[in-house]
Amino acid sequence: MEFKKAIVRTPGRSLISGIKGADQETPDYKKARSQHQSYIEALEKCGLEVDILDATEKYPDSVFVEDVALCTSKGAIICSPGAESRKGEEILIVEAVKSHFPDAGSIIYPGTVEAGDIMMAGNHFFIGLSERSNREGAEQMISFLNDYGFSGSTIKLKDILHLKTGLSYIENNNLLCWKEMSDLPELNSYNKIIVPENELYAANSVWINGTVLVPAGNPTTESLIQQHGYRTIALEMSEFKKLDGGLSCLSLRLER
Ligand code: CIR
Repeated sequence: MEFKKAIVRTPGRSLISGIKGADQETPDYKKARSQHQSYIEALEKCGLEVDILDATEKYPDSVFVEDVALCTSKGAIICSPGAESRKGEEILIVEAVKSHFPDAGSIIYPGTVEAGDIMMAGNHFFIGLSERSNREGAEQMISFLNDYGFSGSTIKLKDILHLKTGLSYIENNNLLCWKEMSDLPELNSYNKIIVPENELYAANSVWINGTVLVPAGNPTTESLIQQHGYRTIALEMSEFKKLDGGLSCLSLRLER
């Protein structure tokens, strides 16, 4: 597999009103812009051509483009966000996605799916059933995936925002994950790289063409990933972390 392009969206000033836990600090907009810029540069270093969409103030969480569409090698699907304040955000991504995938399908409400809940592992897609993604949405998604020749299955989640908050498939059968997710029977066949308790945020890392983007400040995880033969790039993510957003959420990665 090789990613060729990525779609990102510049954070808007309304980012500071994004969804966050009650005890989380408000992100600093200027810092978020600079961290986002470094993220774009890292994607470019991995050989991707990056399509940068304009900021939109109406949807504070719209920088997290991963949640509103799923792009596969065969086709794309526009998602249906489960979070109240994100409903409608998917409409903003349609044009960019359809320029690469003219026949992209759409998840229809009351089905909801945010693609932060979808982990691609080769030709199989795991879909987390969370507060954001429901069974109806997952079934619609699996039906699209089947049409593209892929398989899909669900994993029931609790106490976690999205599936990929606690898991990342980094290719070569390697799964980076939280300890408590490593026992899921659905994930039996993978080689687990367990992130330490004090580095849980690093479970959301992103494989791009042999390099893994890792959130800065997670040295044990970064070194475990390197020991498995990957090059790593560490990126400051403090401002997006305040909104529970990880590295994968900031881009849609395309194989065409
Ligand atoms: C939200 O709660 O929807 C945003 N503040 C964070 C979304 C993060 N996206 C992701 O994990 N895929």
